[in-house]
Amino acid sequence: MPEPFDLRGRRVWVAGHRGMVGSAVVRRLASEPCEVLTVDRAALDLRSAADVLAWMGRERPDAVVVAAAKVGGILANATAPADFLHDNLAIQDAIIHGAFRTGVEKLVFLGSSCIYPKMAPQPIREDSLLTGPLEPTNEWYAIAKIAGIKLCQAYRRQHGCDFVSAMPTNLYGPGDNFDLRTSHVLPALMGKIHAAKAKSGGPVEIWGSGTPRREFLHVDDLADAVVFLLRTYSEDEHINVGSGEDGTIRELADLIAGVVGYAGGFTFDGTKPDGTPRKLMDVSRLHARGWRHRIDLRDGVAATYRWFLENRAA
Ligand code: GFB
Repeated sequence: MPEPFDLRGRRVWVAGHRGMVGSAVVRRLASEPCEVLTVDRAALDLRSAADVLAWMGRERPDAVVVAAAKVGGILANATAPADFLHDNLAIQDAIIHGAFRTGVEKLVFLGSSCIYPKMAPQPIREDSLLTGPLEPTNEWYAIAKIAGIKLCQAYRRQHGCDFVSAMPTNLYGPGDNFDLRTSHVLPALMGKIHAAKAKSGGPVEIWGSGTPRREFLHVDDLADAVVFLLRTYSEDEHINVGSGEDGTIRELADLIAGVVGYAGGFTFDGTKPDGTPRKLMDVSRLHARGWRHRIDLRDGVAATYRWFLENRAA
């Protein structure tokens, strides 16, 4: 298959390079023969369409990875709906429209597995999009991400832009958010289990029932998939990116406890939401194109715990 997009000598803007995903994409692009562009939040507010257009007009990226987004765990999503809807719509609209106006040749927009209906058949295929009601805790974020997919499709159809969308499953890894109020489950449990072990305490509280099933992908695998798609994917339909394997939140807690060396047990807080009961991606389209994840969950959690100990642990 010929490579539709050659990275040699190209200027690739990674929007959101300070985040967990963007920083992983920057690390991954370091081994490619391209030039990586980044801009700090203080220098450019990505929600400002005029400022983004002016910056892109000056810097002239050939390709863009849209890794900039307001993200958070189940509680942050449920309690700040305006931020999750407005900020994400504004950021992606500014960047995608700016890419069209400045003649960007290739753009990869990153969404999330929460775009799919709450009760989508599992594993979730790409064509489940817009076939049923969303999970209420994150519908604001999901609506923004669905609009991002549609914006890429609209520019492709109306103007022939090579803009594609990738939907990663739940991600984790170095640079994750360990703030318990806003984090996702994996860093939250890692932080709580670490703190309990350090105090020889416990039990650790797990939100909800522990029975929801989630799929996790290490962010370095996601970054590798993004570069793969940047080079080779050029379709109207978005594509799922995941490991194709899931487990319960309780199983995740046990795995993290094993990595941390914690034996103090768990309790379950039924006042906190479970969210969607299961969110396993069907990754057969990505596999058929020749990409598979490499980092096993246990190895990825162990590596992330080492990163946490070196960078975040109190
Ligand atoms: O990772 P998480 O916050 O997001 O929660 P979602 C996953 C599951 O873990 C839920 C449970 O059932 C939580 O109730 N959980 C247990 C915990 N203990 C904890 C804890 O201490 N902290 C957190 N955060 N969860 C998000 C969406 O959904 O997934 C976003 O809200 C985004 O929009 C993201 O799509 C990938 O998987 O439920």
